[in-house]
Amino acid sequence: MTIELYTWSTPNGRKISITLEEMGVPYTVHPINIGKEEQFSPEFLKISPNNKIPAIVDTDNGNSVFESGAILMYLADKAGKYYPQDFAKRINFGPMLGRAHSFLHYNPGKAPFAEEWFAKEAKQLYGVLNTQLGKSEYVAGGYSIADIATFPWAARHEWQRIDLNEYLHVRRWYLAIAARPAVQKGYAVPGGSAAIPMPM
Ligand SMILES: N[C@@H](CCC(=O)N[C@@H](CS)C(=O)NCC(=O)O)C(=O)O
Repeated sequence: MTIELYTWSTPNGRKISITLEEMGVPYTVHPINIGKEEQFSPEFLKISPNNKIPAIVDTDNGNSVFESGAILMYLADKAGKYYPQDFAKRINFGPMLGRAHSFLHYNPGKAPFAEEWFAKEAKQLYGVLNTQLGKSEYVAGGYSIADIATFPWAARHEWQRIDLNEYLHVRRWYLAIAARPAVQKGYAVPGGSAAIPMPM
C-alpha cells in the first residue's frame, strides 16, 4: 500500500504520520498549511469535504478517507496491526483538549469561564487516562492506534496546563511512546524537525 497524506503539524495530523511510520507504509506528504487557509482549496475539498486535515488517499484503490479516527481504523484494518479488538477500548482523547488549546493557549484572557472549564476537562481526561494506564501498559492492552491517537494530544500537555508529574502512569507511558523511533519520525511530519516536548 502507498498513501498520499494531507496533513499539518497538529495532534490530529501527527496521529497519521506516526501510524504510517510505525507500520512502515510508504507515504507521500502533502502539507496543507491551515494557517494560510490551504484547507479551503477546491482540490483539497475533493479529498476532505469538511476542509480539515488529516486526510489520505490510498493509491491501491483510490479510496480517500478523512477524520483522523476513521483513517486510523482504515490503516490498522488494512495492515492488520495495532487494532485493539475490544471496541470499548477505542477511545478519543482529542476534542476537549482541542477546545482547551483554543482558549488556554491561543486566546488566553478572552474567555475566563471557558478557560476554567476546559482546564478542568483536561484534568479530568488525564485522570481517566492515568487510571487506565495504572492497570495496563498501553491504553488498550498492547501498543495500538489508541496510543497513537492519544499521544500527540498528550504532547501538548503544557498548552493544556497539565503537569505530567501529577499523573505518573501517564508520564511513564508518555516517555515510553516518545522513545519510539517511528513516533519521533512521524511527529516531525510535515515540518521535518519538530521535537517531542519532554516533561520536567
Ligand atoms: N475530527 C477531526 C478534526 C480535524 C481537525 O480539527 N483538523 C484541524 C487541524 S487539527 C483543521 O484542519 N482545521 C482547519 C479548519 O477547521 O479550517 C479529526 O479527528 O480528523
